[in-house]
Amino acid sequence: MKKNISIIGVPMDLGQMRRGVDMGPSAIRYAGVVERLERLHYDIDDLGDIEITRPKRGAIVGEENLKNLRDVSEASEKLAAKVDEVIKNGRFPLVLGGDHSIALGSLAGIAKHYQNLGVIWYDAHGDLNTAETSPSGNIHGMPLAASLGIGHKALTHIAGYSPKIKPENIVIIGARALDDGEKELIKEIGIKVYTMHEIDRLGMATVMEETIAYLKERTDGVHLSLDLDGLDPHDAPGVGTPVLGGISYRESHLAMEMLEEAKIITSAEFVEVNPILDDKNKTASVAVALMGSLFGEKLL
Ligand code: Z70
Ligand code: MN
Ligand code: MN
Ligand code: MN
Repeated sequence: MKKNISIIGVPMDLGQMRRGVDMGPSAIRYAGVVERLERLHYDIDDLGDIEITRPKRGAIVGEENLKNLRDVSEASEKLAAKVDEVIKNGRFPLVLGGDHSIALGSLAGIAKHYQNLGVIWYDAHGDLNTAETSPSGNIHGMPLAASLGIGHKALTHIAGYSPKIKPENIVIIGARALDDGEKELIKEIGIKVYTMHEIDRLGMATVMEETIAYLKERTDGVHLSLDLDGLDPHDAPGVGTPVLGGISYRESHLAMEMLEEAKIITSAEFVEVNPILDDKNKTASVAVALMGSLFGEKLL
């Protein structure tokens, strides 16, 4: 892994309906992300936060089943430009959310630097909806579809190109709350998914060995998009949409350690930390602990 990391905060909460996730970057900084990674001898540059336009009350600009479309799209453009700049400067982009709609901007800034960008989508959800399939109209349930080029043009064409990624270069880990339209799309275009069923049957070690081997042979970089709701709500309670029966804290650390050993991760984002819904900043602390493992902290 590169020894230079640039941190970008994205105080975005417009991709879903529970306020407070915009404070995620502050909560993660409060939990000591910079100090934790500096201890591992990285050069850390905290670039601060992307500016998010807060819609005036009653002035929310959306479209049919696409809440806050304009503001999410504009913020994604800003984030894409910032991430692009970080990579051009030869540094590792570490993006702190914010709701998962921010992956639109992260991937838009990252994917242009790779022929075959791999993506690990660590999440209880698929985030593979479009306005047509979404039960909520929340854009945080759509970024993976949009990055594949599926959905509204204001989401698929961030940074002026589409698609960002190919279905065969994606691995979803931790899924347990997929909508019907998402299940159909997964089968139709062929995305590799380890649901909780496979994690329980195979064990996390095998899941990660398979994931690493699969991505190593077909990609030239791998983005880790880690939604804290991929973890069990017992370990990560501060998320907007907790789903029972999730990945444990221990399994998640093992996953991060194996990714670090494999040296395949070239960018990362940690999203959906909502300190308002949390238990004494536990979820932000878990996020920082996982970053520690991802960047090389060892138990011994
Ligand atoms: C649901 C939807 C979602 C994250 C919840 C939920 C999506 N599938 N994504 N939490 N990160 O509304 O589309
Ligand atoms: Mn998500
Ligand atoms: Mn999720
Ligand atoms: Mn196009």
